[in-house]
Parts: sequence; C-alpha cells; structure tokens
Amino acid sequence: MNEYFKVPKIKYEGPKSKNPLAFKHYNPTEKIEGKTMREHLRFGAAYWHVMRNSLSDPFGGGTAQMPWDDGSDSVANAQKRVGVFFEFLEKTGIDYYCFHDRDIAPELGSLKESNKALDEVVKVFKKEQKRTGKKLLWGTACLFSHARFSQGAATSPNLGVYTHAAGQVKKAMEVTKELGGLGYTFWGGREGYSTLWNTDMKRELDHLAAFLHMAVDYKKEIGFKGPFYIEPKPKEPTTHQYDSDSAACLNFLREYGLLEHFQLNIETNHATLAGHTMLHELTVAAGAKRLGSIDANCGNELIGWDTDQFPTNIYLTTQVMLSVLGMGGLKTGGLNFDAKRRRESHEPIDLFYAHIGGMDAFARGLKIAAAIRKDGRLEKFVEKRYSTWDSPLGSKIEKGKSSFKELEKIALEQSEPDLASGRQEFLENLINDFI
Ligand code: XUL
Ligand code: CO
Repeated sequence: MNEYFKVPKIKYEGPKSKNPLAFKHYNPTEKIEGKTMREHLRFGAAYWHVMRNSLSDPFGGGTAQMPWDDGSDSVANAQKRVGVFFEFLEKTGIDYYCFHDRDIAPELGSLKESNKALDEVVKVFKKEQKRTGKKLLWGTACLFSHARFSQGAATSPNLGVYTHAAGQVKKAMEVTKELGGLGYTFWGGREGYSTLWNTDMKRELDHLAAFLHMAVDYKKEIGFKGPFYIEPKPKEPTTHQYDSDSAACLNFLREYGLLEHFQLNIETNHATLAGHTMLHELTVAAGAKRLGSIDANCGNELIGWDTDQFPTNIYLTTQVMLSVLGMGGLKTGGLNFDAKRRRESHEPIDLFYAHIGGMDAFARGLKIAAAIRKDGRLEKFVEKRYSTWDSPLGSKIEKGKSSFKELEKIALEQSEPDLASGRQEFLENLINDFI
C-alpha cells in the first residue's frame, strides 16, 4: 500500500512530551465521567478541508502541496484521494469524517453523469470504511459552489435550479445512507439574499420549508434513521442568510412544522459572525433539546469573515465540553473539524499539527469541564441564584398557574426584595482556577 504522509501514527505521550507529532492530552482510552475520551469527543475530519482545500484566498491561488493529486476532475483522481484521506484518519486516530457530494466526486456535465461519478467514488469509501472501521458522521450536498446556485438553491427564484437542488440532495441522502452515515447536514450556503429589492423573502422561506419537508418524506421512504442537522450561519457568502443563528433556525423549523425532524449543527466561527459566543449558540440549541453536532473551529475575531481556524483556545473548548457533558453527551453527532490551515501552512504535515492541536485542545476542555462539574461549586451557585423560585409561589408561576392579580397582591404587601450579587468576577476567578 502507498504511504502518502511521512508521519507515524500519532500516539498519546502525555503532557511532558516535547514531540510535536504526539498527543499531550488526548488519550483515547482514558476514562472521564465513565466514558473514554474517544467516546466523549467523537472527532471528525472534514473532507473538504483536508483533501480539497487548496488554501487559496481572494488575492491569490492555492498554496497547499498535494503531491498525490493530479489536479484533474477525473474519477480516478477522486478515488485516489480517498486512500490518502483514510491514511490521514488512521494516522491521526480520528474516527469519523464528513463530506459534501462534490468534495468527494467531480461535478460533471449533467446530474446523471455526476451521480455516476459519485457512485464510483462511494465504492472506494465503502471499501476503506470496511478496512479501517472509520465512520461517516454526516454527509451533505454542495448547493453553493456551482454558478447555477449563485441566487440560491432551495430558495432560488428559478424553479429549474430548485429541482436540480432537490435531485442532488436526494442522491446525497442515498449515498449517505449507503455509507452508514450517522446524520445528514443542511447548510444553506446560498439560501439568503444580497438585496431585498429583488427578493420575495416569504416566498423563498416557503420554498425552503417545502424542500425540507420533501427531504423528511424521502428520509422516511428510504429508511434513513439518522437525524437531519441544520447549520446556522448569518452571512458569507450571502449578505443575510436565512439560517442566521440558532434562534432563527429554531423559529423557522417551528413555524413550518419541521422542529421534530431537525437538530442543529453549531459552528464556532458562525456563532461569532452572528455576534454571539459559541456558548450562547450551544445554550440556545441545547435549551430546545436540539444540539445535535458541532463543527469545531474558531474564527479570528479581528476580521469579519469565516476564517475556519483550528480551535486552540482552552476557554472555548471548556465551554463546549461543559455544554456537551451538560446535555448528557453527543449521541449521533461529533466534533467535526470544519477548519483549515492558514494559507502559509502549505505542507501536508501541517494538516497533522492542526488536527493534533485541535484534538488536544478539546481533550483539555473535556478534562477541565469534568473537573468543574465534579467540584460542583459553579452548578451550586447557579442553583442557589434561583432559589427564591424553589417555593410554592415560584412553582405555581413556572406551571403557568398564577396571575398578575395574585402577584400584585403579594407585591403590594411584601418588603423590598433582598437581591443577591450575580458574582460574575467571583465565578470568572473560579473558572480560571481550573484552566
Ligand atoms: C461553511 C460551512 C460548511 C458546512 C457544510 O461555512 O461551515 O462547510 O459545514 O456545508
Ligand atoms: Co461547517
């Protein structure tokens, strides 16, 4: 078998190791809260970034060295990439992966030809999955790169584009199922607008909902059991994207009777583009019992676009893992590194440094989050902050059984409430004790 990366299998060597090609914190078999790190973290690699991202930017072409890739659109080239990718998964010890249909196989002259090419490449994925035990976390369709989608796919003003998108998603769902995919993601790359002068927003949203209802119907028809995920993002590429944040997605799903069929896939850089913290987005999703999966990355907050960087911030990973542990762990979802190297990091080995760093950052976040939970002071503080509600009147209100009349009567008689401090600084210091 060919070996494309001149790198050994990455092992756990512990915090004292100076080896940059070793894990210092991610010890897959180490148990935390009764589960191994591997079971908690469920790392995924993004095919589009690992195998297809040339690292180009608006001012210059790709820099990434990909000696295995002949640069052609041939099926043979696409098939060869699969072997390279699985070597990467094996060497990093990443158990899951995600793809767009057009990352793994070329888009050819017609949907028919593209579908045929996809089938040829999927055969190689099947073989490689069997050989290595790696699993597909989720599949998706690329409804944003081709020029036909420049004005949207499921929200296109053009019916022909809409039908093409439907045909493409149908096929992407089929191959996801064939590969035993655990979920299927919808990221509405071009579902939004550049200007409202040319846009019938209500009509576009109705069309999007009809599209997703057809996807739900087809999912039932083919017996695909995994969840559908919607991935919020507020802008880029469009000026305003309909799935702008967790709350907007939940509202859309609720309004169109889709909520029971969807969960959210939350991505850090999308959260910050929306003007939210990742913790906010996770908390909104988890509150609605809709936190399904995570696109693990971060952005450069000094610039206003999606930089898709590898997560190295321990505060961030701690918050993510507190959310994940708090909801009882990821079920079908995982931590998918939707992250790319900087354009300057063009050597294949940089892919390893990037993923090792992200995995170690999440392993530390997991250990820290578990320690904060074990300590219990943070949780107890929050519980206590609401303790006035743990009373007959509080529970009456929470059950929707009180009234303004009743509350006014109490308010007129009671003395000024004794409000306790929110103790933000105290809590920030407490968290720092664990980091
Ligand atoms: C784009 C993005 C996508 C989705 C899948 O910002 O995050 O790659 O994750 O389509
Ligand atoms: Co993403």
